[in-house]
Amino acid sequence: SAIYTSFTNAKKKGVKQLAILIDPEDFDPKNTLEFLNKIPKTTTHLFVGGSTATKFQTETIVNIFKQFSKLPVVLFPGDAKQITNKADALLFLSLFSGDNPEYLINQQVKAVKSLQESTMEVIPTAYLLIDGGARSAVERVSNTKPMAQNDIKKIIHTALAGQYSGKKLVYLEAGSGAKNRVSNQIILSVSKALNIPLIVGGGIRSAHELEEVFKMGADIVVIGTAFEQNIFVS
Ligand code: 1GP
Repeated sequence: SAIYTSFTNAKKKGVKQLAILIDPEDFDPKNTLEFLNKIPKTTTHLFVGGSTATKFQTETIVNIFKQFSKLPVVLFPGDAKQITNKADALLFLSLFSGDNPEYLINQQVKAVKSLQESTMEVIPTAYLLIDGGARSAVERVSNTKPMAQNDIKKIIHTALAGQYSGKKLVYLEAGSGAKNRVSNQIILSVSKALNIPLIVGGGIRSAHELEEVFKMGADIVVIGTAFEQNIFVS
């Protein structure tokens, strides 16, 4: 459980962690070294996954980053078919914000066969989709509604339902490329309520926002689009 232990140790010490997300569907392996050079030196993890990537695309990208970087590679799959044992760990996501059984339990059952064949670390994660101001890929693919940003009480209760269900992480997701990231008030109140690590992602595009999200209580921040599209403001 090396990766999860690194999450909890960092949380205990108040050390913030930054994961850079690579969507295997959009990433050209030719750009690997250039990409590794431009992401912040403070990056602690590489997350690999996307809403509609194939297993072949995912495995190709995981192998390339394992070869060229020492950073741990964590799968963040949109579908059970993406699971490859070439990564260091897997966020085993359940979409707690929605009521689609496919993403609450059926995909998880479908994932078991590949997990039985591997020794990869599995990290149970309650995944909450929050309204990011535009229809996200997660909303489209999962066919669930995001939680309204002003429904703070329900968001806190859903995150705590994750913790009480034994999830080891809570992930607040505004959707890749979100217009509005998860609000300060949500991050502050959810992080206060939880005692497991909190991940926040979706729509974070600048060093200033990154700092603010950390300050509000996120333990791990995930940034994808801003580095993928070279629009991160440092
Ligand atoms: C998406 O939370 C991640 O699943 C990251 O979002 O691409 O907007 O950075 P961005």
